[in-house]
Amino acid sequence: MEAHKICVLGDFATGKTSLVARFVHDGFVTAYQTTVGVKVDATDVVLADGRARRLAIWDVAGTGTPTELFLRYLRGASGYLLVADATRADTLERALEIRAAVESQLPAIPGVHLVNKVDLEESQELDEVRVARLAGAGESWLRASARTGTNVGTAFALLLERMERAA
Ligand code: G3D
Ligand code: MG
Repeated sequence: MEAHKICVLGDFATGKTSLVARFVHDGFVTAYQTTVGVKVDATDVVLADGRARRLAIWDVAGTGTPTELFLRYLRGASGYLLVADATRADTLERALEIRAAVESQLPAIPGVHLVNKVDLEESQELDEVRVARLAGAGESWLRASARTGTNVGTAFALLLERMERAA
């Protein structure tokens, strides 16, 4: 089976590990260890046309600062998810820095952008207007929640579709 590496990137505590858990196990664990180093989950998926793919999902721990070590994790990746936290606007700025670093390193790989934790309605700092102001109009950021599962499958499906198109 064809295998692909996906990296999940974003600032500390934006919900990267939770999003992977939701996608791979369809669960939400309430007591996480902070990810140390890198955690790799493998999962098999079937594409819309019936072909199977094995995914190695790299959940990269980080402060959000794209260090040299961090960039080394990207090697061999076919795509990435970039995660911001809807309750902390600064995580979007951090995500944009990370994306700039990724693009300078691996200009051709597709990515999908997520604003996670949209379930925390009372503490939103990143509505669509704010996202457009910070990231630029016309940018697409999916609004997601690892807690409720909103748009998590959609995000991975969109990424896979873009990866297949780029391959
Ligand atoms: P990280 O892997 O990006 O560092 P985690 O982030 O997945 O460890 O999540 C950080 C914290 O945010 C965790 O809470 C987790 O439960 C919470 N979280 C992640 N995604 C969501 C979401 O979509 N909605 C809500 N409400 N919370 C979320 P703790 O309390 O363990 O720090
Ligand atoms: Mg983590």
